[in-house]
Amino acid sequence: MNSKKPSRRKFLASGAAVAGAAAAAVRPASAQTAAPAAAPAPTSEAGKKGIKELIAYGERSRFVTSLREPADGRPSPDAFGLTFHVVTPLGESVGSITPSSLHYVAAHRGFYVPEIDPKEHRLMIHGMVDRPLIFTMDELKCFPSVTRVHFLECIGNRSTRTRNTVAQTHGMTSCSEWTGVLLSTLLKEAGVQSGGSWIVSEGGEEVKGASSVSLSKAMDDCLVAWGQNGEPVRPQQGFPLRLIVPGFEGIYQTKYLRRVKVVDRYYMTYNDYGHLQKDPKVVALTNQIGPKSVITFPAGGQQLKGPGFYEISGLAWSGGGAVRRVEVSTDGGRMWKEAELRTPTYRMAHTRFALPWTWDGKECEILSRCTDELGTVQPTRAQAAKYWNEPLTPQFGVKGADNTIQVWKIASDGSVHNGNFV
Ligand SMILES: Nc1nc2c(c(=O)[nH]1)N[C@H]1C(S)=C(S)[C@@H](COP(=O)(O)O)O[C@H]1N2
Ligand SMILES: [Mo]
Repeated sequence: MNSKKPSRRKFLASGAAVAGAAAAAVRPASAQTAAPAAAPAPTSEAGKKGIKELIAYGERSRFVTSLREPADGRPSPDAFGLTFHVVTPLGESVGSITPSSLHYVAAHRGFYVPEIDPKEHRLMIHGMVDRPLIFTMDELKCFPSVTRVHFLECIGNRSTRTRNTVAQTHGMTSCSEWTGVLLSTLLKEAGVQSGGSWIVSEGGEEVKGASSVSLSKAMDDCLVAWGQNGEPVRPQQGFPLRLIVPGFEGIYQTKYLRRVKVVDRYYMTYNDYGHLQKDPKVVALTNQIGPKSVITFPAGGQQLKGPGFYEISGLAWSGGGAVRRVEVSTDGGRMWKEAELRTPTYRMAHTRFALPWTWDGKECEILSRCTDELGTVQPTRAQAAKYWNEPLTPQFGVKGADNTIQVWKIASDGSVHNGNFV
């Protein structure tokens, strides 16, 4: 693990200051006439479900209401009645693991989940191998397994002028603990022949999700996963088996995985069209996600109650490895403060950061900047425009993966807005 530990003394000092600030904002208990009475436990909802059902599989409190929603960008459902992208409600997220039930969903052929009986499911490894192999789920689970925390992110995840909430600007990324067997273990079992340099992975739908990944990545850290956050991979995430290609664009991470073919060239599959654009720079950019971060509170669409103490909180991640540090600015990017990393900094995983802050009630711009273990720093929109040699207008859109810094503008009435396009 690569977490950078702030010095204990520094931490204690800032902790004490924070405790003071927070205490000032909280009404002391002695000021109340009596301790609040414990609310009577309502039984109605729970009562409707049989006790057996409630015992068998837990549900969240009926007071917790965060929900996924269709991504903005194309009508959803569209003219064919299909919903393509569904976003995670990042504005209400805590910690770094996305509940499986709130994981974003991207489906090429609409919000469609093939129903696959794991007993019938097979994974075939073939192509340029010495021993083509077909595995049942039980056979796969006989191999030594690994469990790793990794994010997924869709290439479409970006802030646009029409998007105002952090769910809409950044909700096409989620983070889970995945369990499975390393793809390298299976490829070694099959014996890759010399000349094999790419793999093509295929999913089990009518229109096969398929993606080309270089053999070096396949042999490095790719995971054939059957477990997600302590239970089988969810149907919308690819039950019973999916490929995890850590740090790469979501589209490489084939759900309903049924076939891995070792080949000697980049294949032009249904999924790969987007990677082969005229500009070679785009091709180079669109597999590994750059260092990225976003403040999830206070974020677009949220409302501050008034001047006073707040904890700025957000998520940072990078396809290049672990998050090394996150800086936060509350004055539009002039001054930066180092945020605390609040969760383990796993490689290619979401990391929660936070910074205590007292808002003076004036209009301001807050933003975060991630640096990963390679030392790569998250760019501004201005830097991205310069890179693409385009003028920085509100219309400017980053080509390929957009990992630019998100600016949230806080108005004097405490409302928070997308500050990227002003
Ligand atoms: N079989 C299959 N695999 C797929 C897809 C799909 O539609 N079918 N969508 C891809 C895309 S575009 C992304 S961004 C990720 C999304 O994974 P998720 O739906 O589990 O979030 O899966 C990828 N793998
Ligand atoms: Mo995607």
